[in-house]
Amino acid sequence: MSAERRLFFALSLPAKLQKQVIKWRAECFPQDTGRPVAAANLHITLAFLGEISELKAEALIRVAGRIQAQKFSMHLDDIGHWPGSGVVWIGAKRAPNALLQLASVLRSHAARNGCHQSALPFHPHVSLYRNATRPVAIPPATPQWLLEADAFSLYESTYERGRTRYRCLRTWPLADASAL
Ligand code: 2AM
Repeated sequence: MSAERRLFFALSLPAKLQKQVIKWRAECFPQDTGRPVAAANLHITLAFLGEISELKAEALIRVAGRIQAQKFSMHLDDIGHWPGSGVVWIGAKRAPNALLQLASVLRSHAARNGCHQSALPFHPHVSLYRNATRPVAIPPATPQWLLEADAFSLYESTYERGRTRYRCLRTWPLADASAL
């Protein structure tokens, strides 16, 4: 039996935005807020696949390559804390339709390929801290960053020497609206 890997589809943040976010995070949150997510790991999950076989991963890579989805931009203008999961996040007050559609297509392909999908509504976000289980003073606003999404990717999550690493396995471009 081949080894299983922990995979997910996500949008990455450009390196410049990653740096801006971690600088702002350091300025706006106390040090004991939780476990900060490393700059290189900042992303928006589109569909979590869990630990899956190579066969399932290949099937999902094939369907992802056939998806025709539009480029979009979104303002990261919302901040929140989910004490249950211990996540402090930034997100969008109004998620673009193109993002919701892309996530919905990926999540339904994932479900059809046997990857359990959460029953909770999809809430696109960038996790900033984990293990934030105590009350957190949420800053009044983000700097209203604009994220321009022109591709989505498949990532593998590994845990080595006490660190979580996300390795990008494949990236697919998003199309100009006029091309669809
Ligand atoms: P999070 O950042 O919102 O916690 C890789 O582990 C990514 O997949 C993380 O970004 C995480 O989202 C998401 N993830 C992990 N476990 C998940 C689960 N059981 N259901 C949905 N998403 C999950």
